Amino acid sequence: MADIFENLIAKNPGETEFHQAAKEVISSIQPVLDANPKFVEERIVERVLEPERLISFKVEWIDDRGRVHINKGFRVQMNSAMGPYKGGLRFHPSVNQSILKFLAFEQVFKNALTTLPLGGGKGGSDFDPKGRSDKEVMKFCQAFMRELMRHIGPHLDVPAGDIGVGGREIGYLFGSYKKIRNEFSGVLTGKGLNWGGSNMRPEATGYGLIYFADSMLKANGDSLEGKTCIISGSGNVALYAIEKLNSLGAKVISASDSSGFIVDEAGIDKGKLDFLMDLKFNRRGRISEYAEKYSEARYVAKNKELDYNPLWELKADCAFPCATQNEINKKDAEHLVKNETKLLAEGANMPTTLDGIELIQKSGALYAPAKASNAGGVATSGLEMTQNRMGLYWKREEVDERLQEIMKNIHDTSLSVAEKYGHPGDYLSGANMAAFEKVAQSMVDQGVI
Ligand code: NDP
Ligand code: 2IT
Repeated sequence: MADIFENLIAKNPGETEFHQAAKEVISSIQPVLDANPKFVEERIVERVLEPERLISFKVEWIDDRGRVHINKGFRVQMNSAMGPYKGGLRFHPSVNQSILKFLAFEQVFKNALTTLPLGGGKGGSDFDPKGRSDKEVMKFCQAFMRELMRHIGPHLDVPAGDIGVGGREIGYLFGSYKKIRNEFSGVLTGKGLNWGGSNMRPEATGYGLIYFADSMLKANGDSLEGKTCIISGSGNVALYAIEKLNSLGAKVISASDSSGFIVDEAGIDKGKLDFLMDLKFNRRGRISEYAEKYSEARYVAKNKELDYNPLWELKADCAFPCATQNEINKKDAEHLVKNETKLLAEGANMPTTLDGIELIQKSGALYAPAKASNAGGVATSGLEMTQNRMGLYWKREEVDERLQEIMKNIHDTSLSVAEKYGHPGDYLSGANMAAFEKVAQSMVDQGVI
């Protein structure tokens, strides 16, 4: 295994996020390889680390003042052993090939856990939607889709949202695809409810995360009721996670954006959450406004000099990172352990560094890896694809029921596979082994192609 990892670094120099995601999976799947010599013979690990197709393109567009802009566009089609490529699009200035490869790699295994027929991919652009008018965002989305449309399709690759891509962007991307292709099809998920979207897709990642955390606590004779929780982020995943935590009787005392975080020891109740949803989804404002409106809350601006995030120093029972990758490092993990945090469940993709995960797991706290705990979003995207193929809409309750069933299944499978291979209670190893087993067997079944 060490030689596979060394080779990966040599062949993909500087792609640190991709190396990190690969290392996490490679370090947990040895028991599956020992039990399945065919996976080694057929070099499945090496093959799964190489994207099937990596598309990189230029996006040119003109802003409201008539200036020309050039952005990078990408789609990483990582693995199609289990179904058409499926995964989100991220619009953020930090987007590069390494970040999209790590996300696409994670997506392959996450999608395998959902029990739906989905392959894995990810895409996006270094375009920054912050401060752009609706018209500028529309023009960018149209320019992006003018190229992406050549590479996607309802049976080939079905993108969705991620950071910086929500309902507004999916609408513009869909409209553009429909116009160019002259075809109304389920080529994207996260669509509006009037035009092929699924009930519950906006809520699904945040709700799914909390369903997963609830199952973990219940498996240990505990529950979310009365728990104090800290959350990072204030986007799609974070805000619906807060909504579900509130409904299960927990109290959430923090939220953040890229400028800083707010602390509200009284808890972000329904009225305050409505304010946050309007602030973030409609007005696209900054989280500092929360502390201006509610005097019991305080705002802590981001301090770039610090090598840790004071948000994770807040005392709480449960922590839910829901912003971005590597937002909990070793020092942050030390703070969580010192405060005897009982549970860390990841809403964001790869939010915890490898040494951070090690510390949390050693402390005896429950740890839910992103590819298991945030799979509710893509699972509901899979349900949206099913509804599109059937040409009908399921009721909210029906989708929610399926989502709960899927999250419970991922929880139980992660636990039972961990147990089977001698790592009881280790959700990280269990999820990685369960997912890898499925992808690897599908690749063996389909031959070397
Ligand atoms: P949104 O764009 O809706 O929200 C992202 C949030 O994270 C915002 O509050 C944003 O602050 C903050 N954020 C983004 N980048 C940084 C950064 N570099 N440092 C600090 N804060 C940052 O995205 P989502 O809620 O959809 O995504 C959040 C995470 O969840 C991502 O890791 C994504 O990959 C993952 N995820 C999303 C799914 C989905 O269905 N949407 C499904 C599964 C995982 P600001 O507004 O200031 O940028
Ligand atoms: O990381 C993720 O799982 C997502 N951004 C959702 C992908 C999807 O296809 O719904």
